[in-house]
Amino acid sequence: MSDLAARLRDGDLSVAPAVLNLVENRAPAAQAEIAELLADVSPAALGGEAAGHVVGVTGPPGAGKSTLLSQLVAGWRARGLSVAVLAVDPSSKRSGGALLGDRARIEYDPADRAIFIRSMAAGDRLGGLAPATRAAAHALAAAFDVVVIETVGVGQSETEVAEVADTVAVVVQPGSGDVLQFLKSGIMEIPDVLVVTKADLGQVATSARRDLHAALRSLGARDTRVVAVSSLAPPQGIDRLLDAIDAHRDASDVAARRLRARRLHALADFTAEHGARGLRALGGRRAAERWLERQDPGLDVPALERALAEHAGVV
Ligand SMILES: Nc1nc2c(ncn2[C@@H]2O[C@H](COP(=O)(O)OP(=O)(O)O)[C@@H](O)[C@H]2O)c(=O)[nH]1
Ligand SMILES: [Mg+2]
Repeated sequence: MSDLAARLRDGDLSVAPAVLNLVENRAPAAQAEIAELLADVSPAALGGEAAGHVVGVTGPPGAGKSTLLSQLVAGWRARGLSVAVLAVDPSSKRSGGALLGDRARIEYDPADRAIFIRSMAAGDRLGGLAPATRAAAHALAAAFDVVVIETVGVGQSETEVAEVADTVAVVVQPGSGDVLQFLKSGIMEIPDVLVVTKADLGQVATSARRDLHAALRSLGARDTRVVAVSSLAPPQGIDRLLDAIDAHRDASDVAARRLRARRLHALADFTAEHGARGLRALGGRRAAERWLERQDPGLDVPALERALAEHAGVV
């Protein structure tokens, strides 16, 4: 077993920076080591799913995600939980600069060894995740109690986060009618938790919460909790939001969700690499999905990808 994996499995949180350095290393020589690390923290190796709760926090720029995360991190720590935050930074992309403007950093106690916060480069599509972020989330979930992936975006972009996170919280600020429209038109997948920030703004926040709640009800999304928060002093609604995130995990089948996500990832990565021809060699998407359903549930994404390539005869 790799040394990093052994330390993660021992719950050694100080290994987090080394894990990030490895998964972000694009050198061909590092790829085998990354694959080994992922295999060593795969469900097959761990004897079950990694215990950490992977939480996606996503929403438009300026909605208040980073300010909220300062509060959530403190809240999780107050509950005795260790927290890693992977903040996906779209400023590394060409279009990102203009979106950002007035943005806060996540504030935390740098002396607290049970908190790890790192910015990561975004994937190729807006709101997309880089493979390194998925790998980091999987690996860190073997050691940290909570692993947050913060991404910028609204609309279809949160789907990618939903493929990695056990629970997705979509963060919107009052007056964001676009989110309401996205929800109603089905452009946006229904989040597990919907957070309306800036509750200190008063009436506008109250009506945003009410409108979103009504929209969700009319869509039949009875399980989605809508929580209003304020992240400015004095913070409001933070404990309720922590409870809602917890309750979602308790009510869901995490193993089934992760299993499905790993298979979809492997197929997406295979398709990105081998294109329509590769997919045809698998007998089409549906056939590939059915084939994946018959594979060992403990396999990690790289192992599933290798199996797909072998099955398609493209190795
Ligand atoms: N009034 C108010 N402003 C907030 C609140 N949370 C964040 N903000 C402000 O909204 C702006 C964007 O916040 P930020 O956390 O950077 O948003 P992000 O882009 O979603 O991460 C900043 O100027 C924050 O100070 C809140 O609860 N109430
Ligand atoms: Mg931010």
